[in-house]
Amino acid sequence: MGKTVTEKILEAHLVEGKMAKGQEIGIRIDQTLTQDATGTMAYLEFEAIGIPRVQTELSVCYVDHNLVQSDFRNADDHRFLQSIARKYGLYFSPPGNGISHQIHLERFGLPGKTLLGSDSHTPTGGGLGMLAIGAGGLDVAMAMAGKPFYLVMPKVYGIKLIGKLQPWVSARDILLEVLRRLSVKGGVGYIMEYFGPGVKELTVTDRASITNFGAELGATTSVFPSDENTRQFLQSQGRADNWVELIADSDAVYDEVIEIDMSSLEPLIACPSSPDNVVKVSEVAGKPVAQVLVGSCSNSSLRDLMVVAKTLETREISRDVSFEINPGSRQVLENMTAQGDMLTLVKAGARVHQAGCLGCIGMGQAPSTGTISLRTFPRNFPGRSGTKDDQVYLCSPEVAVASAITGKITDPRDLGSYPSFSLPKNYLLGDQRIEAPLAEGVAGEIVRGPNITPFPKFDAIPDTWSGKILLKVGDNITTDHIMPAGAKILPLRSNIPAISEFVFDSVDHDFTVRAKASDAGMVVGGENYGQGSSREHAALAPRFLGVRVKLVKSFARIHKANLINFGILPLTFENPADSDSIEQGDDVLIPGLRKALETGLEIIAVRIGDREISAKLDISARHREILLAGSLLNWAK
Ligand code: MIC
Ligand code: SF4
Repeated sequence: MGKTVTEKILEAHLVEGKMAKGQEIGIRIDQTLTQDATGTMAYLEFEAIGIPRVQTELSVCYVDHNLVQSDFRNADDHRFLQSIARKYGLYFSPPGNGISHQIHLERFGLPGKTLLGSDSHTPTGGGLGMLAIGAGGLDVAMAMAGKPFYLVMPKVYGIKLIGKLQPWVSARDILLEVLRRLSVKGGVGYIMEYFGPGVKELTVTDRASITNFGAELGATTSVFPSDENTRQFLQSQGRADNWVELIADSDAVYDEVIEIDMSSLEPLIACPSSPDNVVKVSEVAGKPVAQVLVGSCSNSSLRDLMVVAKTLETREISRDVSFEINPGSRQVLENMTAQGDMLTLVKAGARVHQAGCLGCIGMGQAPSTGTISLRTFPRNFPGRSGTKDDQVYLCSPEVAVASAITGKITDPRDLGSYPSFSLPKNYLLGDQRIEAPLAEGVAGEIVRGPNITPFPKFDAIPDTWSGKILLKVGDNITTDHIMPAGAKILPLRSNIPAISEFVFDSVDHDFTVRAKASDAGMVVGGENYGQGSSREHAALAPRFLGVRVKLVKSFARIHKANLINFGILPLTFENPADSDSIEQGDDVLIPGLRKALETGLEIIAVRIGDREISAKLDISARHREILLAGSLLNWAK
């Protein structure tokens, strides 16, 4: 039987287990990336593991999230990360260089290799034909220490592309269509693999937009084949030698298949406040917009900014709109400037910012009260923009620029003919600020600011656990709900006692007070609990507050792994209807918990008030050992 691209890469990297669907496997990780918001913690964990130098083929430490330096804390973290990279043999990409995923695609990604990143949008690398997976910082620290990455052998979801995109319709619309059909949990347990005759119509940066945004499906990752377009992209980046061909066998078998006829797609848009709330732009056209942001790791490549600039050559931005550009990388900035396209943006009225994440994670750019913000970003979870009750829509650069011109949501096809442009054969490379790893023994001391606090110590799981239900929430709770980001909270990422004061802050302001008062707590949730970001702080900070059990209808992949890494029991309802009778404040008892973990019990009896319900514990034998030890770090030691 033929093999998919996914199976070929997994097979070449398999170090533990068998490639049987649903079973845990361990794979070798060739490359890692971290960004600053998750990276500080990941390197504290790497230090705790005690390995003198990274063991991967290549590891890169990026600074792209916490760019606003409203006091010493973010600046201190940047210096810490630079000193860590120098000491442990990593590449370092400083603030202003751009977003990790965009730079990694341009400068480091390699077809056929594995990449593990402490950011959920690491799958961007799938655009190059690599298996690029997002994970918690501790998993990335283990990979940097040369340990395998463990995952449940995923199923492969084949997405067959046929036809060709029409003018003003772009790669982003393809994934909006997939999200419309499959929802934010449609990819859980799958790797999404693109194939079919339509693949050759898409450039590598188009493909990367798709694999990036594919994180919103809850998928393990997404991947494209490596073909002639991949070779051309690598050549334009001065890396022709890095190309290898990697395509699925003609008789490869996918577990599920959907077909997308790109010729029939129209411009689409995700309405507030979920990436799968997708409609045709024409259905919401005419609504006034106050802010339009083009940027983020989904849509800030040279192609994306060029289409905006070319559209603006003969037009200007509405006076009612704040139109902002967040370039993906220094390389994008450099090429836009050299081509003269930057001047077009500036003259048309754009506010051009440094390359980085910025408003995508609430580092500034919050929209004004009661107004609509259109963004080419991957996420529009409620309040993530920094404004409570925000109305954020997600769309392509084409829809963004058309709407910025008219001041209302606009189908770009109304603008008339599509601007013609072509991408450079050879890009200006823009990587002069990337620091290469130093030789072993050369680096100086690690620079640690006062905001970097020691990693908390966690105890082993008790024989019998008792506590209180601290909170009950509904479906699709994101890690932004659990551990919010934004300019005020992000600087606390390396200070667990301080950041834990904000757990569930936007859902229930009194959560932390209750958690501290009860000392041992459980959270009850619905479907797809913990979707979104990879931030391990959404497990680490609740654990610091005494949360030891989560009982939900289903989990998102990365969050479940993070819970186990920090010793929180991830239980699911055997009978989801049991959730109805559970109330916040109920007392909980799980007798014989250690024994249940030791003996491999898969159904756990949980006493809630005067009732007993059954909960499933669907984890591997290795996970059980980690939970018994109290955390992955305890276990590793
Ligand atoms: C995000 O887009 O939500 C983030 C911010 O990039 C996160 C990482 C983080 O919380 O630091 C992610 O996607 O994993
Ligand atoms: Fe940065 Fe936004 Fe991409 Fe997350 S989704 S890495 S915040 S640009």
